Amino acid sequence: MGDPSGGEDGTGKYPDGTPIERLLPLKDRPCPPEKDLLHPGYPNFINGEYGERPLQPPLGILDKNGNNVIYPTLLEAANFVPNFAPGALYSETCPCKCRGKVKVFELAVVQADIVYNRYGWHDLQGRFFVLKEDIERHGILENYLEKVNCGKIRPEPLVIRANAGDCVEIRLTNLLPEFIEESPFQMKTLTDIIGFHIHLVKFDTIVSDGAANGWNNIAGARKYETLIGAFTQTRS
Ligand SMILES: [Cu+2]
Repeated sequence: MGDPSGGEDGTGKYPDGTPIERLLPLKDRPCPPEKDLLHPGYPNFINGEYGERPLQPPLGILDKNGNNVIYPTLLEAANFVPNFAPGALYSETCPCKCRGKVKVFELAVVQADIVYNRYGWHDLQGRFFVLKEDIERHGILENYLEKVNCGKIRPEPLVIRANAGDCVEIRLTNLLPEFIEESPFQMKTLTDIIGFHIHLVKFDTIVSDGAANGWNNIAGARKYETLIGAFTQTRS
């Protein structure tokens, strides 16, 4: 049965039954392998149910003790690239084959009362990215948040910089409350999974996109989990 919203429902057909044509690589690129049971083509190797929330990426989520949370199915693993790594399972994003030299950034998302200007405009439930080492400099998370709340620390927008050709791994830990509470500006809202979406770098869109587009995994961390994303700053 077709998807009434008109999206790809995994049947390979448009809602009116017309088969969706194969996507072919450009002429100077190698063709993908022929379809077989273990290589049914995207999205059919992705673990998920049509109409359900997408699953988080295999090998890309760590629990608070640093253990992998999601193991790949046989079908997923059969479609990994030879040099797969967490955050880069289906396309090889790090061309230098020097995994040991990957730059790792450890980030967290936290919530505190953040002030936006000198008039004191502020958001009691301000959410922002911070380097984990900046939190650790103040001991435990509560100490850090307390210093933000009382104005001793003024958080700034976080920017990741990398040189052309660098391979970057970002480990993002969700240290947020699971809800944004009701306020004069919004309803109480479940915010139980967080990620980040980036542009202008090379990455595996299925597992490191930060969003849940179509059949892709939802590249996000639940409370206390860490999401691993892999990116390459391309040479322009
Ligand atoms: Cu985008």
